Amino acid sequence: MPNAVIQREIDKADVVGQFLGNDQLALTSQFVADGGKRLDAVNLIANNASFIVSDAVTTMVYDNARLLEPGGNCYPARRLAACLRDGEILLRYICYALIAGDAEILRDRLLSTLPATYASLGVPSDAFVKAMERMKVASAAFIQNEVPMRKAEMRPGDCSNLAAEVATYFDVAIAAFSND
Ligand code: PEB
Repeated sequence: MPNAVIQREIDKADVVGQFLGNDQLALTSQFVADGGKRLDAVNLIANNASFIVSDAVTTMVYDNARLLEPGGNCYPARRLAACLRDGEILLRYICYALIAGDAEILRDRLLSTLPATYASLGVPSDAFVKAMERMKVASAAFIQNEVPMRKAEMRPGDCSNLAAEVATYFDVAIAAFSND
């Protein structure tokens, strides 16, 4: 199966029965040229996943301490553990989207069902959205290697495009929880 970005360009050409034109090749070539940076970006997030998730869940309960009290969705420890696990699953699908350059895998494997699962469990979507907002900022900062204390040894370079791209995947996830 071709990479999602390449597949998209193939589909555009195929629908009009044309060879890949300059526009399509330019987009593909940009994706290939940025490939090393993309791998580094995914690696930075994966290496710091537990930091990103625990920081987001900590911020979420700091904003809404009732989550930790009886009746809250981070009480008892079993629910807090489920919450940390869910945060990690989300970040994992965000990484899949980032390596592919496409949000489809995130939509298909997670967002198509998770809002309904949360609704039936009584897990508050607004709290999850807060945690996602925090992960979004943190992930963009990690991609730009801008997190003090957690700087990776790597060549400096401009990864602002990839930081902006990862933010769009979080926005897709946040939107999936915002219209119910
Ligand atoms: C989705 N999450 C939970 C459950 C499932 C998922 C299926 C029920 C079963 C269980 O407890 O494990 N599972 C999860 C997922 C996949 C999967 C994404 C994808 C493949 O297989 N509580 C909060 C926050 C939020 C949270 C808002 C950010 O306060 C999550 C974390 N998820 C949460 C909680 C539960 C849960 C389960 C608290 C337990 C709910 C309960 O048992 O009452």
